[in-house]
Amino acid sequence: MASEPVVRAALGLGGNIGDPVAAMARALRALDGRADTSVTAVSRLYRTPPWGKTDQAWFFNACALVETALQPEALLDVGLDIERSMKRERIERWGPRTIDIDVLLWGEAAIASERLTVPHPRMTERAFVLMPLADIFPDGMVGGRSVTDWLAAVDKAGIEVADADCGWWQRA
Ligand code: PH2
Ligand code: MG
Ligand code: MG
Repeated sequence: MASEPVVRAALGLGGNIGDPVAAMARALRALDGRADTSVTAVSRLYRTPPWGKTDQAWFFNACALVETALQPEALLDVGLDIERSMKRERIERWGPRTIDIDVLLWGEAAIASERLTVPHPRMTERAFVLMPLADIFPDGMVGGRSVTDWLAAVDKAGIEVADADCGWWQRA
């Protein structure tokens, strides 16, 4: 780790089966417990109507900033490992899940590999990503516009703050 440069990355977390808040909190604590990654900011916790596939339960969503020595695909793999350790089952695209951890941004990198696209290709359309991200990274730039600007352009209907204390993940 010593020689790896540390990069700020943004993650999106969500879930809508079981106890998603506990799962998201555990995921953040697992990330923060790694020698190569620390969690530097966590958004408020939100309740959000399902996007894409609408006949499913509402989600909880949040975003986090991390400082990480992991390369983007390694960070993706760490997230997938955490998802698997919580027994996430991938049933259908955009369908119900216990926990989802998405790499939204990795520094200012633009990446299009087989496994990973960064910035996350749909983040600028999704209020359930932009609203929590604006809590912690309002000036973050995505495709030439700030998170605040993108947020102003999307439909925020139905989204509620479920926990306004950004320390929710240290307790849940
Ligand atoms: N995730 C999806 C699809 N739809 N809707 C909400 N509200 N929150 C999510 O996290 C979400 C979604 C696929 O990753
Ligand atoms: Mg997702
Ligand atoms: Mg995902």
